[in-house]
Amino acid sequence: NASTQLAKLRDQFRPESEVVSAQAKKLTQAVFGQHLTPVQAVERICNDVRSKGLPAVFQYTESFDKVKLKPDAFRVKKEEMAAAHAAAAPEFLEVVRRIRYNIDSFQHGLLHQDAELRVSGQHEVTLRYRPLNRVGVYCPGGAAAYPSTLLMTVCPAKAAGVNQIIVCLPPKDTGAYNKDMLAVCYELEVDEVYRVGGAQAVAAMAYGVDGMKPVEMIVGPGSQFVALAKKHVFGQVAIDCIAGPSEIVVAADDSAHPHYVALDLLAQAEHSPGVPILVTWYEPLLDEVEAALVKRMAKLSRADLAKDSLERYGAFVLAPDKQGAIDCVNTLAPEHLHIQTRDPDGFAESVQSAGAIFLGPFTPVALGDYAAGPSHVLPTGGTARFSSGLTANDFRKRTSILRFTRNGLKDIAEDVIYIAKKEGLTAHAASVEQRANDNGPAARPK
Ligand code: HSO
Ligand code: ZN
Repeated sequence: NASTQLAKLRDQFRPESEVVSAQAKKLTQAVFGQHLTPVQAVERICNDVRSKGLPAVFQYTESFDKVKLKPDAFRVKKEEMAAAHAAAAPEFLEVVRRIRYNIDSFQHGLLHQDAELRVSGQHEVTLRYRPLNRVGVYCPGGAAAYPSTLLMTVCPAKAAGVNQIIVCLPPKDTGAYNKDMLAVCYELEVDEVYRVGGAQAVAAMAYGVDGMKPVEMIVGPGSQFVALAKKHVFGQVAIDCIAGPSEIVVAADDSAHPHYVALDLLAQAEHSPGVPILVTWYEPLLDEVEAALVKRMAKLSRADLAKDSLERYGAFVLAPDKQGAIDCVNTLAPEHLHIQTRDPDGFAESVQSAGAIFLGPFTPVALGDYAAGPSHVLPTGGTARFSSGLTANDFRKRTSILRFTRNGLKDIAEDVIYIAKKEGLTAHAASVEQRANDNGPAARPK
């Protein structure tokens, strides 16, 4: 049936799935000389980095990235970043600044404020938020080396007030040797940049190695190895999410422009890979969009990647009616949902799960990918059912601060003593009882 089929489609993009594992298998065979599942390979890498430190990082950098790093090239020098920044096209830096302004406004606006809650006259609870001290950002360096990902991760962390932000970029000309990436790191005042990628980068940030102190949280997208490594070190550090391929579901009716729809599908399909899905209850749209896809694809610089995504992971879903389309969207729980119908607000109202929702014909997902404000680090693979996109709040932790007056303690004492005794925890009970029975000064007896 349709809903099980859709759930299957959704789940194949989790990092543990067979679909994602195909290339990883070849790679692990080459590096380890034996068959290891991606999960086993990542465990081995993380454990090696933890026990052997920097030499293990260099060893895996050599086998995976084919780069023999000299120890003094591990951390990118400040002068190199400054030079990249000085050499960057001024209009590039201006675009970065304008985008940053939008991201910052959004992120500052959503920050949780400290709150004082008076539960009763005698008992207060304060919620206090403090930023993490040190955060690590991973940015991939292959076909997905994007300055926008630096913006969408570093800016929310800055808005939260994180003290130190470090960035790992693979040692490639798309990564830590890429002048644009270094220029953006400098512009955003990233504290430290390292030439390291893959699972070894995640492990190094989590456990720390010679020359790199450990972080408290790791964010940013990456390959299957990166995703699994983040899962592996979770608990040692916090993570944002386990990122899979970019997804778009376009929900459209007879009012949608077939070329708009096709271009929105292609935009996420040109990620390698992307998952482009069209859901409609207006049957003629399927052929119209199909024709538009063929026409528009021919002119794209990454036509081959887009075609591959469409063929392997794309889907056209014909729903019986609008409600059927809504059900389908809720099952998929897509990263991006673009609603191109007559009443996008009404449709959106019924959607329970989506990382980000784009309303109407003039709100293509690409605006969110680059400049609207919310981070483009969003839940994929159906995880929007239980999680949300990255925000500045994720880089903060909350402490509750409590205070009772003597009378407040007396008011609540009986209940606490009762339940503590029920649990057999008589010291808990006594710590309350003693105070409840004291009427003299609370200070130390003379
Ligand atoms: N759509 C991607 C983000 C991105 N798009 C970066 C362009 N550059 C994942 O949400
Ligand atoms: Zn995108």
